[in-house]
Amino acid sequence: MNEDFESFFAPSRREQRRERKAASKADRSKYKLTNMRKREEEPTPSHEKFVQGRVILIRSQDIEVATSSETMVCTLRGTLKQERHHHKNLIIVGDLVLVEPAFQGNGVIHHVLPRTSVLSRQDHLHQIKKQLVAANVDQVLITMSIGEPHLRPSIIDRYLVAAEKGNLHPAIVINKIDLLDKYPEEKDLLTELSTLYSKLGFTILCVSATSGEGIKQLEALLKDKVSVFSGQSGTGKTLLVNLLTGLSLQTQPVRSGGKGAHTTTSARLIPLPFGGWCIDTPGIRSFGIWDFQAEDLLVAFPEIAEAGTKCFFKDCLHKGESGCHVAKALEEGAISPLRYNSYLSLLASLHETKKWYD
Ligand SMILES: Nc1nc2c(ncn2[C@@H]2O[C@H](COP(=O)(O)OP(=O)(O)OP(=O)(O)O)[C@@H](O)[C@H]2O)c(=O)[nH]1
Ligand SMILES: [Mg+2]
Ligand SMILES: [Zn+2]
Repeated sequence: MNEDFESFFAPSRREQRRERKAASKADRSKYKLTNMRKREEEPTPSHEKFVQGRVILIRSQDIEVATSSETMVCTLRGTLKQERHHHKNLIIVGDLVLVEPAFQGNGVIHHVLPRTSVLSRQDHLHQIKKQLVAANVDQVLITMSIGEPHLRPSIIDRYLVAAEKGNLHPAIVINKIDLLDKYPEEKDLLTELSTLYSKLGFTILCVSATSGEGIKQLEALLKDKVSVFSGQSGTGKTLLVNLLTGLSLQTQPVRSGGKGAHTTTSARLIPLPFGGWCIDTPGIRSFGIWDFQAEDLLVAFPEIAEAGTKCFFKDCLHKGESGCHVAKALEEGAISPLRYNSYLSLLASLHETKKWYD
């Protein structure tokens, strides 16, 4: 285990003290609700017993946690499990946790420490549940591909909103550019997207995991950061992770029709040999945005926000109101129809979500 890896998993003592204090506070407040007798029967485990670690893999039966000295196989403490109620998943890869060690590298997770960032989306099956993707990461690599599956620009904008909400930096990675000759119809779209997003100040990289094109730039983007690869199934997230880390995680050809095979089934945090960490995640079927407001949209659409400052109505939503400057900018070609349509679709899903709660 190299020094960087250890420093990542073992934060400063001061920080550990602060986190332990916060954890013990949370524990005390919990005991206020229970009676004193119960408290005597079940004393709070002393925090000296805990070690801090980071969740690196979640399987259906257990959770792998890396501490500064080992990888432990853990289970969740019973009371933690009961908190699953509103979230589909309570604990996610990247979480910092306090573990009570048991025998032979096993342990029990007692606390999940506060997260600095979290990528979440709306569960496609249970629309009122929030699905957490990864925690405590610096950036999300919105991974798309050429041809197999096809480029789907509207997904990018959904991720931009989710990144803003979750306090992470977004970067767009377009993989499989070696397939551009096979799918010439996607060339113009790719050029349009590259120009559009770079002009708006977002990072967009074109790479190929098979030819190696753009991989040096990708390494530079990932160096010394914690990054999560997320996107549709089959876009090549795992092949990119293998190329960057030297691992041989399972990949699978996309099915006819360009749909991915949903090969990766759990998120996994992996150290990068050149510094930093990356998380491979299962391909998404849809990316719904969780709990957002119209204002949240505007950070992902800076060009619409800027044109919107000149609208006649202060609360203009730019969907056909009179005196809308966004409509004018769209007509003049200053705003891309791709982006405008994606804005409208997000705005519509915002109202759908609202309706769901009313
Ligand atoms: N031509 C080409 N094929 C690629 C490239 N990257 C990945 N592939 C292939 O695309 C298929 C899917 O790759 P995976 O890495 O399994 O995709 P994934 O995004 O991890 O998919 P899930 O785990 O299902 O989410 C595999 O057959 C890869 O070999 C690339 O840059 N060019
Ligand atoms: Mg995969
Ligand atoms: Zn307007």
